[in-house]
Amino acid sequence: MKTVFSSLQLNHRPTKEMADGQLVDAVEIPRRAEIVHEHVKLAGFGEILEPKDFGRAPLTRVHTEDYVSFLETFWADWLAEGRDGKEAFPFVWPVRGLRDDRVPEHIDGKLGRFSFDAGSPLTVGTWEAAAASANTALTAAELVKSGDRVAFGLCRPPGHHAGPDYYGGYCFLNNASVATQWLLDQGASKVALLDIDYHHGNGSQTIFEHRSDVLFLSVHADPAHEYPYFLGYADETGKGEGEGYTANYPLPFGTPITPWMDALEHACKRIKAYGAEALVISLGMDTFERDPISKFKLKTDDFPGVGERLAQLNLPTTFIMEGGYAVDDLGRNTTALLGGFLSRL
Ligand code: Q9C
Ligand code: ZN
Repeated sequence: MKTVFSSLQLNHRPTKEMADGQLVDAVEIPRRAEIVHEHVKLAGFGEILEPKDFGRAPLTRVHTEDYVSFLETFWADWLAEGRDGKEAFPFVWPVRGLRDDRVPEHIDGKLGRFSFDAGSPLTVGTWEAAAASANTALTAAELVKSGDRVAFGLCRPPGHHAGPDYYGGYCFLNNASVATQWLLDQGASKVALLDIDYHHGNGSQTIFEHRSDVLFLSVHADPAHEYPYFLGYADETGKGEGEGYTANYPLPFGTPITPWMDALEHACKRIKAYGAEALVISLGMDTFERDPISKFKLKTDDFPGVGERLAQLNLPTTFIMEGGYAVDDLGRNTTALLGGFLSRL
């Protein structure tokens, strides 16, 4: 299995984030990607490649043109406003009743128009890192499209919370959705996007919920109690043409491996019944018992079995890294899961 990674992805370097009523140390930090990279190397899974540059076109297949432009230029706009902080945060949003059809000229208006939370710092290197992360996902998808059974896109910053025209949840470009849409554009007719991050993949669901060419499935903490709160409930099953092609498996705090695996089993059966030609996995490792911002109870020794079950789907598989904040354990846990997958090929 080849892994794709670029050191440009480290250029998003937030120091603080807004949480629990104050600025706290950022948890989505470059070290996350470095430790996964180190452990993939140690595990000897195969070559580690630099991503190719796919340009802007695959990004605007899932994101709006004005959103991508916003990401490209916000730091210059921020500085032009005389701001000198290391991080930019939004603080006003076009909620129910306010105009979301106007993009304000002022940077504070733009920040609100193109975000859905105040927990995701934008920094000087965010665009460069997010674009590299999306190219990493695309390069991994291309390896699979070219015949590799599996590839690992070591994406960072993550992507699954980013919607068509908004960032949030530490996500800017929706790497897994960009890769999924690219596979469709290359000729696949049905792709399954399975999200096993601890948090619901609201961005990915929103991008695909109106469509039947992507089956989106997510196993995650119940949004009644956990971020992102406003999507990811079991009664969301798709909209219009996409009715029946979204499946959510919300689980309670404290969930250990056995009920988590039961949910995964349901999701796997749905993927088989759908007849997917390719599988994209949003690989969040924040289901780990010691994750600092999450409340599931999966153990390091549980992860190989997860990988083994995913391999049994017998589909061309693109892994896309999402969350996971127990940095000291993140490399070990990620390679445990990927190693399980590889052991069943
Ligand atoms: N006090 C991903 O895992 N809320 N994003 C954190 C911490 C945001 C997580 C609050 C969590 C977003 C990709
Ligand atoms: Zn997460």
